[in-house]
Amino acid sequence: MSNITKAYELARERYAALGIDTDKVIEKVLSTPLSMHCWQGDDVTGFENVGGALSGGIQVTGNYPGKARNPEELRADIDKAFSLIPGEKKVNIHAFYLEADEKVDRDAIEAKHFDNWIDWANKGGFGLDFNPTCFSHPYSEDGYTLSSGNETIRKFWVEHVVRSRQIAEYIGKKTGKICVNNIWVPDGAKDNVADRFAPRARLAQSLDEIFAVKCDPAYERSSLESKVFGIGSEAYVVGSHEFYMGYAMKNNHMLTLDMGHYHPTESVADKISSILLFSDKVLFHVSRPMRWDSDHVVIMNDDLMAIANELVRNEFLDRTYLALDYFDGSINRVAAWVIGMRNTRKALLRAMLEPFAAIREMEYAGDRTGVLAIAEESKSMPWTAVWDYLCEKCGMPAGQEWLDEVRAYEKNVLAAR
Ligand code: RNT
Ligand code: ZN
Repeated sequence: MSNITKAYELARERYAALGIDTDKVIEKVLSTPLSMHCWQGDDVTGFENVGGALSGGIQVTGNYPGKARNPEELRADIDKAFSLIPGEKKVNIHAFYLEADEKVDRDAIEAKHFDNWIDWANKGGFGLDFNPTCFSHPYSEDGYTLSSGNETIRKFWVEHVVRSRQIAEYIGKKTGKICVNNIWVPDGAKDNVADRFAPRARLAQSLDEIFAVKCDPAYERSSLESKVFGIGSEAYVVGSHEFYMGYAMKNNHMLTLDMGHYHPTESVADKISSILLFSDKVLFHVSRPMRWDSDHVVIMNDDLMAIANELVRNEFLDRTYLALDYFDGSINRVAAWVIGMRNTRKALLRAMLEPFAAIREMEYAGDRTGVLAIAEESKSMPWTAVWDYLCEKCGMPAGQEWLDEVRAYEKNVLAAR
């Protein structure tokens, strides 16, 4: 018996004493899909090959060698990362990761431009998610897309987002797995604007036009992502939380909660139980804010644990899409994926191993001392032994040995780029 198995058997006993079936938990946590963002692999560049720079209030810093330069390299890097990330996965792509022989502008993208992604996903047995790309384009340069006062520009982006929804629907059909289409626009201004109302009214109008086109909800689900500020949109963000909260609730749409898109002391975890009271689903962008940046590599911090706890305690996982969203060009990009994805699954595992039913009973009985005491004790229960065993069961490195594999890949593959 391996040491990992021995440690697991002991851990299993301790959890069983609390009424928790670790074998069942392992099964459950492995079957929870996590959507990995392809854009960590190429610093949010895309494959339009028109030399456009990243824009829209998001920024990648760092020039660590070996970034993916084409779809083949990006998919190979994702394959490598996936081999080190246990559990059910999806890949999240953006419209500008299209593959076409000639230049295709954003208002002309078609489903066929994503066939290579679909074939690859079907071979790997995982689903795909999608995003319209409303940044890094001449028509997003003055800071407004779907909320633009220029009708040519506004219509251009409406067309792009409609096509994105239709492509997502096609992807859903072809993969047999629902394709979530996340709509985020960078619209806003660096300094104070006189009229904060008109752009919001136009954004609402654009969304009305976009959703007037019907897609089959069995294959496509769109979601709306707000933001508090970005680089170059410090003073005004058209798509604020209140804007999308209002729009989504009134019109029955899904909201995206990006962990980096709120005020620093705001608890994103605390929003879930309100939103899911009024909406059937929610999409998460698992991320980590740091000062001005909303997109640091996800670590296992309190914010992540709080979200995992909320989702698990309330049995909300079935109503939640979990997608990662960050980009760091200063470290090995495959490692960046592996770290964030493993951490997210670890957080879910730890949450599933909490004796929540017992804690809740104490709360209902007015025993607040017990609630605090048991929730704290559960943090030092041997959940890591369960994690190690889960990895071994999946034939993947349990501990830091995954890094050796990434280093070897860097030496043999990335360094040659
Ligand atoms: C930007 C949003 C958005 C992007 C990706 C690339 O602030 O978080 O989700 O990060 O679409
Ligand atoms: Zn996001």
